[in-house]
Amino acid sequence: MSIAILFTNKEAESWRQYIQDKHPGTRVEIYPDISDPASVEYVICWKPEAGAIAEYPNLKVIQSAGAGVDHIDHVPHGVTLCRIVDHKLSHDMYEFVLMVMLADMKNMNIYRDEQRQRVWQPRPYRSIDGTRVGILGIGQIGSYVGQHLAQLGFSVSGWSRSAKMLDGITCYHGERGMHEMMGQVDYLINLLPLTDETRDILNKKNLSSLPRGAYLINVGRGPSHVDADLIELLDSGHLSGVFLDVFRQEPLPEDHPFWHQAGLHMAPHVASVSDIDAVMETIMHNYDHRDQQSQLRYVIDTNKGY
Ligand code: NDP
Ligand code: OXD
Repeated sequence: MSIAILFTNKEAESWRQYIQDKHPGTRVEIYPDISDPASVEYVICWKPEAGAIAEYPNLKVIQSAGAGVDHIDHVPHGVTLCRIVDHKLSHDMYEFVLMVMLADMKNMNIYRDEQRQRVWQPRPYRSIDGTRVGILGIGQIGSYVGQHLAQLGFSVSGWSRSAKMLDGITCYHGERGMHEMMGQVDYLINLLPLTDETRDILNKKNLSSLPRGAYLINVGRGPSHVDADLIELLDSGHLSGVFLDVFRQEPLPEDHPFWHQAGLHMAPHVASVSDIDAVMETIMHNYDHRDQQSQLRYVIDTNKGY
């Protein structure tokens, strides 16, 4: 039996070595150098090349190396798709969005620019107490982020597909619930998975429900925001700022208008990255149970798409 690692834009050799050390008797190889595709029963993927997954006729489990599975475009019939759920992944996301919000609340993005121009211009700032945060997607990561922000003193609300009750978070669901929540937040954080329903959800019509001057943070997936609408809402002042960690096309093309857009800050999809040490137990568990569907962890419901 063997394991294949199918990574694009992600370093694979350290994962290969780590798994090989844990399973000396199993062949662990990196795509495209797979010596015997018929022996592969388990693949670990991050943005696999189109069609690559179809090369393994005896595949049993596709393991996403991250929380999202939208980067996997093909799940052969009878194969189970699993993802990562991990405390460190949630905690790192919490640290990241907190950093983004505090930088805006305390005007650090402006002061950084003004320092270069030798401008001394004190400005009013926001405090955590009284700042309202809305989170689209209060699953494993969104609920963790929301509850930790609430513990700091932020006023937190969250939106999901199904109705929920979570300590510290005022919960909304359904289309009307989304607009109701958006109408009363200063910071909107997107932590939705990418599905047919969440594609383009951060569009002009929906974001117009936010109060004027709200700030948008997208750390979910790029195709959830409509590029031209974000530019228009920033230019009109409806959004006071936008932070993007994810993009419709990654890496962001060099000629994309976002690079020079006033009020927009960005990072190269690094808000929270699966840590090998933290996720290896789940990966090896799922490899060891590839023949026992009911024992697999964090299985994707292919009807829901997440
Ligand atoms: P979960 O599946 O645990 O949570 C998803 C949440 O989104 C759930 O609350 C779900 O509702 C809600 N949701 C899904 N579809 C809809 C919909 N149509 N309408 C309303 N709510 C919806 O995912 P995770 O929290 O583990 O991860 C979320 C996403 O974060 C990942 O899919 C990935 O895209 C992104 N991510 C980004 C990272 C980065 O570095 N930028 C790192 C890690 C993750 P319900 O609870 O009712 O099912
Ligand atoms: C993930 C990510 O889905 O890093 O885990 O985007």
